[in-house]
Amino acid sequence: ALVLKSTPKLPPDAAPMKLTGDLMKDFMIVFEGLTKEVIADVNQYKLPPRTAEYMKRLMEYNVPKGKLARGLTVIQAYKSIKKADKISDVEFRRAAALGWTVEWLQAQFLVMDDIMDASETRRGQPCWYLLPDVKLNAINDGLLLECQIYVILKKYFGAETELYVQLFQLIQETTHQTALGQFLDLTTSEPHKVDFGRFSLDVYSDIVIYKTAFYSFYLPCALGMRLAGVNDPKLYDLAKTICIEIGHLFQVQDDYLDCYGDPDTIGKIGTDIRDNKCGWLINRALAKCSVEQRKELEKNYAKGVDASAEAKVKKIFKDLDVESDFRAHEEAAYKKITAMIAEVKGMPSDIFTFLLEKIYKRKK
Ligand code: DMA
Ligand code: MG
Ligand code: MG
Ligand code: MG
Repeated sequence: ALVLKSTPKLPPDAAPMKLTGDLMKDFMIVFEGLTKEVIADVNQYKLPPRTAEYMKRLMEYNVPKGKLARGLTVIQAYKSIKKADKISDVEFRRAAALGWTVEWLQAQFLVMDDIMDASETRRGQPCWYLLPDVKLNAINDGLLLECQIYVILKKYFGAETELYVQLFQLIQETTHQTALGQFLDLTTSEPHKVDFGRFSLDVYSDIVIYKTAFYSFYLPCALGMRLAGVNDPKLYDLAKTICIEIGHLFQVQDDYLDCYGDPDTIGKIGTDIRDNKCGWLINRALAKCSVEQRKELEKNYAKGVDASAEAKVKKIFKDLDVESDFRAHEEAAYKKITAMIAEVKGMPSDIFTFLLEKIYKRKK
């Protein structure tokens, strides 16, 4: 059998709530409940009241403001494995709580990523570390967000030892992979030391698979599968292979949008050129530019907030028409992944189709 049967339960002191049947609304209702539960956990320590107030603000500012794709994917994956359009309220609350742990993890990584990338805005608001009363306390706030993941996990799944250990290990391992990806990303782009000899599409693939694909695509799928009781390691390998391809495409799109996206739509101002990133566009440009253009890129890449240098790099991207290369890449990747999905055996494949369709030609 694909899945094991057991009767799912909520923790006895789970926050009371009334669900509406609307996926988005209900997912947010679960978030409200989880923030209350995290605060209740903090309150056991009898710290000054401003502690709980700050934690509430930290969570509300950083956790629920994105597209919530990763969190909702956990619910989708669970439903897909169960072959169920409708699930009980208890099942929904468990899947949603687990989904929110991925959003919490994402919040932690974004708070820290924005410091390291010297970003200005995120999800249409100033980056958390730029708030006057936050600054580099944001580093500890990132750690707090990470700890809150495990408060939620223990509360909802701590009583089911086998499942708890599996979920715990998945999140822990994925956090490690993501931090390693961030390490590669950061150390391939030392500030003001332009060395295109270090860039290549192979180096790029390592960076994006580790920093993005595991936590954004494989983790939510695998959590949904675990929650649904899937035990066959081959199916996790299969999901990983496909999720890595989807995650790779997703980060290529992120790099494209960093340069060509509308900041009002994507909610952030691009920083890849000024930050010396080994991104997809510069790698494409380096593969096809002339000697003169390469010199011009070397002179103007990674010049911090110098807008005219950034504009010169973008002009060369334009002259080389890397935009067309991006569109061709997106088409080819879409076709390749569609073919992989068609080969899926042993589990429903609609979760992968759902993910691919959600990101294909995305504008944000
Ligand atoms: C994103 O890389 C990776 C993580 C782990 C947050 P990025 O810096 O390209 O993301 P963004 O463009 O959202 O700042
Ligand atoms: Mg960034
Ligand atoms: Mg980054
Ligand atoms: Mg980016």
